[in-house]
Amino acid sequence: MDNTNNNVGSPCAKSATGRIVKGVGGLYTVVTDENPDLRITANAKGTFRHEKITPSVGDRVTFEYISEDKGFITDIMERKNILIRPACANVDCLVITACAESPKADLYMLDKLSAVATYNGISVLFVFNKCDIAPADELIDIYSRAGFEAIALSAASTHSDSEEINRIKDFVKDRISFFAGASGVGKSSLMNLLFPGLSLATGGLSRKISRGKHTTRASELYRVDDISSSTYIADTPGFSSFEVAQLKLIPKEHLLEAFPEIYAHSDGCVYKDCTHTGEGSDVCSVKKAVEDGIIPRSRHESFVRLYGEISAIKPWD
Ligand SMILES: Nc1nc2c(ncn2[C@@H]2O[C@H](COP(=O)(O)OP(=O)(O)OP(=O)(O)O)[C@@H](O)[C@H]2O)c(=O)[nH]1
Ligand SMILES: [Mg+2]
Ligand SMILES: [Zn+2]
Repeated sequence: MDNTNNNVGSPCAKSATGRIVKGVGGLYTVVTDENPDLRITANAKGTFRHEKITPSVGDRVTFEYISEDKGFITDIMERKNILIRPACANVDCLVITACAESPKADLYMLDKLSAVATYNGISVLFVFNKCDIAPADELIDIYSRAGFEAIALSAASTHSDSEEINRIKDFVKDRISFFAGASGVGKSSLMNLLFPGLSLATGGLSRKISRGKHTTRASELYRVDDISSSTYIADTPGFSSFEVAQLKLIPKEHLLEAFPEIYAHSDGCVYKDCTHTGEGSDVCSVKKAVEDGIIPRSRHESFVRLYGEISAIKPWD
């Protein structure tokens, strides 16, 4: 008989608070508030599943001790935001990592990810890695024109005190940042360069398909005292596809807000109900800005595609 949880809810069980820094197969690692060096492993209360709530890395939680280093999560505190993929909660900043080549950046994926982040009030930093293999000038041009901070470097050859690395450190300082991007782009390599104490495992690319090998298997949040005691960064497993469920986070009527540079050009259209998707440049000021080279063409293409995808989602999906 499993009697490990017998004292849950009993008056003598000690209750405490902390933050989930890792979660694998329903077992969570929680850093306690009273002692940031104390990590306990905890299961989640069964009722979360009934309520369809999944604890996530980044969550602030209340738990009860079962033993000195084991506990039971009883409550998840109100979240500032939650993303499904990568699964993370209370995110201040998403560091979207990609490469011009090996693997080649999927712009639609980058635009989807940044749209979901922007809509959820998360700051976005684009880092284009592996510039030793192929220059990222075009990517830098697109994303800085779109209004994002964008940095190009090569984790393989830059040093840990370079201007690029210091710019990333400034961006993540005092915030909770998640590194996200396709498998093999170099998220773990970059984090090792930023904070050598981390020593994260890195892997190669599968030669046959030129994709990453999914070296990082679970998201993990690290406190990096090197910058400040309130700086947290998380490594996440690279993705090779992006779940549609994520899109439900942006209602169609709010998609425009998720693309700030398109939004900025949307008030000069002739028709009030202009969707800025199929209208011509004679009546749509967004389309005009695309043709004038102000809004990057690929960004508008992603907007149109995303608008179509969101429109196709049925409310009961
Ligand atoms: N040429 C080159 N290779 C790099 C660079 N940065 C990382 N790599 C290599 O790319 C491979 C993948 O790097 P990782 O850091 O494991 O990539 P990741 O994004 O963490 O991948 P997942 O954990 O699978 O999501 C490794 O072999 C790294 O050594 C770079 O700037 N240039
Ligand atoms: Mg990794
Ligand atoms: Zn328009």
